[in-house]
Amino acid sequence: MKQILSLISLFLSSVLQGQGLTEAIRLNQVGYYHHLPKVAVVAAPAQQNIFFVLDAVTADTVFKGRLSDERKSTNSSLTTRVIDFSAWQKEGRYYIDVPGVGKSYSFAIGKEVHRAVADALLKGFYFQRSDQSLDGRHAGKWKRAAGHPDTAVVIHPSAASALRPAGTVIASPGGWYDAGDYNKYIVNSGITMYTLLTAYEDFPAYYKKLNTQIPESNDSIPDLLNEVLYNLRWMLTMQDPKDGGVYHKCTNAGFDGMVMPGVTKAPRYVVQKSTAATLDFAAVTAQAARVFKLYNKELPGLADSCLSASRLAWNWAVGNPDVRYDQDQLNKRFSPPITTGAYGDRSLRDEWLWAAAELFATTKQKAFFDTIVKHRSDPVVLPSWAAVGMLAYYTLARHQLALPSYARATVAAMEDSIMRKANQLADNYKKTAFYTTMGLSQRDFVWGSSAVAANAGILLLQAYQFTRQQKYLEAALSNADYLLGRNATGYCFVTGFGTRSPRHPHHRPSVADGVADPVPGLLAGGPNPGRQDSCDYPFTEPETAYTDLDCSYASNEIAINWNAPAVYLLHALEAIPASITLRKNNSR
Ligand code: 9MR
Ligand code: 9MR
Repeated sequence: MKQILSLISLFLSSVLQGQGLTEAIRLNQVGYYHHLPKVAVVAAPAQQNIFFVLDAVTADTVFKGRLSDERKSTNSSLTTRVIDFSAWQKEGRYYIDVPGVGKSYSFAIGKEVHRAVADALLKGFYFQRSDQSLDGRHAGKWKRAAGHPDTAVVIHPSAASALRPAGTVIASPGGWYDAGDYNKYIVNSGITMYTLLTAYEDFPAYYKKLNTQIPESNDSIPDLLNEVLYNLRWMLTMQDPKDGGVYHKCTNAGFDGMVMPGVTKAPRYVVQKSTAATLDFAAVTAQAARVFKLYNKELPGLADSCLSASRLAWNWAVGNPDVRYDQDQLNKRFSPPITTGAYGDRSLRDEWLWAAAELFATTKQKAFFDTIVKHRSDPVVLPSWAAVGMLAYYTLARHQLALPSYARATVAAMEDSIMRKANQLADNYKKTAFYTTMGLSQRDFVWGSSAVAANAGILLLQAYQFTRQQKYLEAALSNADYLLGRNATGYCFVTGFGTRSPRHPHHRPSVADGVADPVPGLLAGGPNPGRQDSCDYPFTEPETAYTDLDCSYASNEIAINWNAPAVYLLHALEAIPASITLRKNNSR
């Protein structure tokens, strides 16, 4: 009955809105929490200074307010006016009308407004599983056969060692496909796994209850951790057990065509061991050891294996401190040439810091602390696959009470760095054209800009968890609003959500599966004025350089390291009211 009613209301609202619908009103197309700020933006000249909020079912005006003064965007030629309807707190479905501009898409106000999209973003990882078939029960109309089995992967000449000469065959099954392509990269798995494991470390009670309808949902391990396990088991196969070094990636020599996974049978290789991959692996396995220790009964021995693997990797890195992955150089020396994603980081200081931090938080051994002190560097930048230093800050700050007392002062200073960065964002975003921290710097609009927004959200939520000050939560929410539609493109960047979301992501299964709708719960890369794909872009300024074409890997691909921070951000917004209650209860 409830469903029928909401269908009727959706139908009514589309009829009522049929007249004068505009894309110029940019808002969180999914919804707003009744008790938190509600802001939309109008990105077209308005004749009057007024706006109305209307009930989507009855078309009654429930609220009216004044538009802000005009704001000039610093990231495009757009000017905007802000629509603040925070004072309207009643749950329901609404739309906004700006006289002379038009009516917005309809949206929800209520509790748990981000629950479904957050769950779908996590489910997105299930859809990226490489060696499993996705059945109708869990994948719906996106069911598909298993992809690359990776049970016979060839040691590429760049990866040869005495005991595993070139041409040796190993098994490296499982793990998520990285993105729209079908390869598996350790460096990018690193930050992705950290982000999901950290979501669990920050909100365990929330994730213990969460069911995302994956094949493992009925076992006694939280779904989030089951998903992480699927990739962890693959990562463990990427370590050479003889010396501890970790292969940089498991890959085809060149990208597959736009076909379903497993259709092409091109040989798969593990290529060169690298210090970045090995340190990222050491970090993830040290963190996994900490988290899975709590599930020793269900997963006997796993935590210990992870910690041994981590130490072995660390020791390899100590003996090989600066082995870069440089694909051009590699291709001059070895064949076949490898032309898939490089993830070739040139600065490893941050990888050292992060791996040391995870190993220190897990083992409390002084030697790791010494590395932390040596590699700590300010100013810290938002995390990305190539810049993982901040992850060390988060981990040490989170676990500071459990660390040896000699670490306290250093960690307190690291927490201060997080707070400084959070303050820069929280103190300035309300002045921007789209009322979001995204775009405070024009450099936010890079390949995968959506992850910049989500990672800024995580940073702000770390600050919130230290201070419990609402301003950080609200600033984080501003970036959720950005991702879900309050931005210069007018898109909600998560497939399958909102009124206008990507229909043609650069995602091979979505292109090749014959299903009109793209695989849901995937976050598009977002505006990237670099436009390295040379596709047609309707707009080219930093915050508008986005195109919903499947050729556009530079703005419209999807990737695990972009989905993960969006999972964290949106689930955290859902979990935080719950965790506050929980802490109060616990302290009684
Ligand atoms: O599909 C590939 C995508 O995953 C990468 O991010 C991108 C950049 O490395 O490359 C894509 O593959 C394209 C290749 O680089 C050039 N030929 C067309 C391929 C598919 O669009
Ligand atoms: O996310 C990566 C981005 O930072 C780089 O600029 C870009 C070009 O090297 O590669 C991106 O990563 C792609 C990877 O190389 C291959 N799989 C798809 C990834 C997302 O586009």
